[in-house]
Amino acid sequence: MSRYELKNKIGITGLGAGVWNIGPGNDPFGGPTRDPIPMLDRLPMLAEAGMSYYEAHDVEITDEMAPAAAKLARKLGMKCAMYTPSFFAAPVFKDGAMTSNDPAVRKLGMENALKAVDTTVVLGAKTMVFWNGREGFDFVLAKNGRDSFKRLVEGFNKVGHYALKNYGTKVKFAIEPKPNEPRANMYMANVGEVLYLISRLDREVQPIFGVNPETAHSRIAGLDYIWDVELCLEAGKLFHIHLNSQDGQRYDQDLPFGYTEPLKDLALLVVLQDAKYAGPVMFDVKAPRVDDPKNITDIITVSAQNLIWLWDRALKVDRSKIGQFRRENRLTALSGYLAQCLYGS
Ligand code: 3MF
Ligand code: MG
Repeated sequence: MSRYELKNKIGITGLGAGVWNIGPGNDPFGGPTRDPIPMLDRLPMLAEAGMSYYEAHDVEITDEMAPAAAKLARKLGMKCAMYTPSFFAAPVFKDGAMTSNDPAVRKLGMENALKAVDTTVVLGAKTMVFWNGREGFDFVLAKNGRDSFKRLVEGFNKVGHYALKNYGTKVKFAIEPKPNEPRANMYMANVGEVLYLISRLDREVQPIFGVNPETAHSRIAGLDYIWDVELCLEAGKLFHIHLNSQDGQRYDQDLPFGYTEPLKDLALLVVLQDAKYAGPVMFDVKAPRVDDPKNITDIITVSAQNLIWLWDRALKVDRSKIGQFRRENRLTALSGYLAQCLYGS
């Protein structure tokens, strides 16, 4: 299959997805419904589904597997868009990594983070992501919040200085906020919090730290994803994007991009186009447990096709009309114009 490309986009035009997106279908209430596919076998499947990029956690593609993964990706004409340490799956990180109360766990988290920087370079990825995962609390006073914040600052400073010393500016970091799930309350819950954290890092490392906003994570918080993205753009910190969709404020669904709120997704793409966003546009979706093994990549192709359709429509949105509606204060009419761009012929 040919690869999906975003027309007239500056910088990265191909799309990508995580190897975890095509998992065995387990959820908190039931085990897998499909046999797990070996991680490296997922690369050709993503390529076949039209992806030019893959993404992975350190527990999926380990440091030992990295050279083989890099070789296979080259053969497939794929690249690694980002690599990320899993600070949430292993029992040892049950109460977080960087913000764990246990110094031995924090030390292990740091070792894993530095190792992941090296593996990011081996895989040829330019970005390492930190998802907040289990950095947070379920019970009040379980952690001292101010100490946790200090630990995050210290941890990211250490990782940043390590990367600068060993690799210059080859590796950048994107922190991915989420308000809750798996914890009741998560540190780095939203874009604003992440930007504040970055502003507290050492001056030298600040330029290599940015944000990876994810559609569903903003919507779970009841926040507007477009404004979250605009805020990152304003700060010069939109380093990466995780696209998907989310049906209201409930558990994290990782539904296909463009499914639940296509009009808002269209508007998002107008914003990205106007900002001349050059960075990666990646999916973080989850093959639902009801899908049969042979259709496991439907979640990827449906997301990609929706994105391409919406992207092409966004290119055709008449920006002067948006300006006119704003000047005339015809804001309902503006929403109607967007609907026409979406649904009209
Ligand atoms: C969870 C997520 C994560 C992160 C991933 C990489 C498992 O809601 O979005 O996916 O994206 O850890 O950053
Ligand atoms: Mg994500």
